[in-house]
Formats: sequence, C-alpha cells, structure tokens
Amino acid sequence: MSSTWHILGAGSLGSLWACRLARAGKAVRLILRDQRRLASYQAAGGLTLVEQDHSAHFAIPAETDDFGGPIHRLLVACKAYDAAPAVARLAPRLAEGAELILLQNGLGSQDEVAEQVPHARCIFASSTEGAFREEDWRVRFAGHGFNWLGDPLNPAAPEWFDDLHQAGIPAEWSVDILTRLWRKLALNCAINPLTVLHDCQNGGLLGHLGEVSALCEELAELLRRCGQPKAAEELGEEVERVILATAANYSSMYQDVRNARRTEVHYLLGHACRSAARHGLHLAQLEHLRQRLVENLQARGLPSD
Ligand code: NAD
Ligand code: KPL
Repeated sequence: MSSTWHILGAGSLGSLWACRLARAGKAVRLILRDQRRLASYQAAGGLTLVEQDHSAHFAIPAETDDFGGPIHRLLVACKAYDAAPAVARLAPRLAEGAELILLQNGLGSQDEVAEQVPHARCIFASSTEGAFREEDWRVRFAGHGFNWLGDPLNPAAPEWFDDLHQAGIPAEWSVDILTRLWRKLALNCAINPLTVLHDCQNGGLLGHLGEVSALCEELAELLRRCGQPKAAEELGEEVERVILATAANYSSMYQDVRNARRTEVHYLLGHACRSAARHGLHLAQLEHLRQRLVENLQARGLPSD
C-alpha cells in the first residue's frame, strides 16, 4: 500500500498539513480543483508556510482530481459543504482499503463523505489548530493547537499515525472522537452565531451571558439525548472559559460572514437543530437562534444552509 499523503483542498488547513508532512520528508501530493488552479499553483512553484517571522517554501507536486494514480491515503481538507462532492469526484481513484482523514468542523459532513465511499475507512478529526491564507498558496500558521483523530467504527489507530508526530503535527488517537466533535459543535453553537448577531468579538458575549447560558442548557440537553452525556458535562463553564480565553478573537463564523464567505452553519447549528427535531426535542432558544441567524445571512445575500 502506497504511503503517499494525498491532500484534497490546498486551503488553510490542507496547506498547513501538507507543508509539515513534506518538511518531514513524507511523500505528499496536492489535489486541486481544476486546471486553472493547477496552472496558478505551478506558476507559484509550490506552497509557502509562514510561522511568526519565518517563511519556508515547499515544491509539493500537484494534480487535478481526474488525473493521477490510485489513492491509498487521503486528507480531506475542504470546507464541510464541499467535502462529499469533492470526494465523490475522486472515488474512482480510491484504492481498495483506502483511508480518508476528514478535517471538517461540525458534524454531518463525515457521514455524507462515508456514503460516497462505503469501502473506504473514514477517520474523523477535530482540530484546534489555526491557519489562514495570506494569499494564494501562502498560508500562515496562526494558532498552535491540537488534533484528535478517531474512527467511530474501529478503535485501532492506523499504522501511519506516527507520521504525524514525525511531522510535528500534535495529535492523539481518540476512541471517543464523536464525543469530541459533539463537544466542539456545542461550543461553536453557543458562541459563533451570537458573535454574528451581536456583531462582536468573542469577548463581546460577556455582555450577553444570560443568552449564552440559556443556550448551553439546551445544548447540554441535546447532547444527553443524543447519547453524549460526557460532552454535556460542565458545558456552560467551558463556554465561558473559551469566551474569556479568546475574548479578543473573532469567531470563525464571524470571519466568514465579514468576508462574505459561505459559513458552515448547516454542519453546526443546523446539525444541532436537525438532531433535536429527530429526537422530538423542542429547544426554543436554539431554534430561535437558528432563525435569527438564517435571516441575518439571507439579508447579507449569503447561503443560510
Ligand atoms: P479553506 O477554505 O481555507 O480551504 C478549503 C480548500 O478546499 C480551498 O482551497 C478550496 O478551493 C478547496 N476545495 C474545495 N472543493 C475542492 C475540490 N473539489 N477539489 C479540490 N479542492 C477543493 O478552508 P479551511 O479553513 O482550511 O477549513 C477546512 C476545514 O477545516 C473546515 O471544515 C474548517 O471548519 C476546519 N478547520 C479550519 C481551521 C483553520 O484554522 N483554518 C481550524 C480548525 C478546523
Ligand atoms: O472554534 C471556535 C471558532 O471560532 O470556530 C471558537 C474560538 C472556539 C469559538 O467557538
């Protein structure tokens, strides 16, 4: 089985992973959207990773999805709403027993991807690292964090897991990855939409702690109903800690809206509300939050789903 890391989506997180793996001497290939993006990448001659005052260039080979050999290991680094269609286009190239690592925030996109590739192993990731694109093919590593990877269907870590440590990618194999993803989803639901609606940094929510705490109570009820009692423990306290620790930051959803980019709301608050409805749970605050957010996004001409 080939040990090449194919990276689907050379955006912020995909480039961060690709550069670190390439720096450690691992075989890496980027898969770009189309010939136009490939030509642009080739003109740049590679990816640049910026860390504090230091930048390093990596001439990582790249291809489009319709051209190239079989894929054994695929890091899916698209946004949640792009992941399943992007993987579907690559499905004919996936080798028997291929392994996919899904970096998407939120929940729902992982199952959409798995439906496209029923014979592949899908490994879910939850990342607190931060990166953003300064310009095309140039990515800044903005926030040190951690990565948890796990497979809800198979507790055994994959044999390539140590590649991550060798590449300096902080990571741990997690046997309860769904709990981690649900917990992060709940944090994002309690913070991100309110920063858009109140047009503020995370710290601005300190002036709306009543609203935050009412949401946390409903989110905790939802987590318990979804069979995730551990993810519900002391949720309100952690949300307040995160608001304080990231007071000067703008949430990822706020930044998407500010830059007129599509948000991942469908896989965050949307997933929470759909799960509540599936369980016959009426969560008035959460549903009202979703309605206000939908109206806000629509007023800006942005997709609300
Ligand atoms: P991004 O928009 O910077 O990158 C996504 C890339 O995927 C883009 O370059 C896009 O062109 C590419 N893409 C989309 N469809 C494609 C296709 N069919 N073929 C090839 N490429 C395709 O997004 P990001 O910020 O790296 O986020 C990726 C995921 O990681 C999101 O779910 C996000 O929530 C999560 N995440 C990001 C960060 C971060 O700091 N950026 C941190 C934690 C989690
Ligand atoms: O993950 C976040 C985000 O902005 O997406 C934090 C900072 C935790 C706020 O929910």
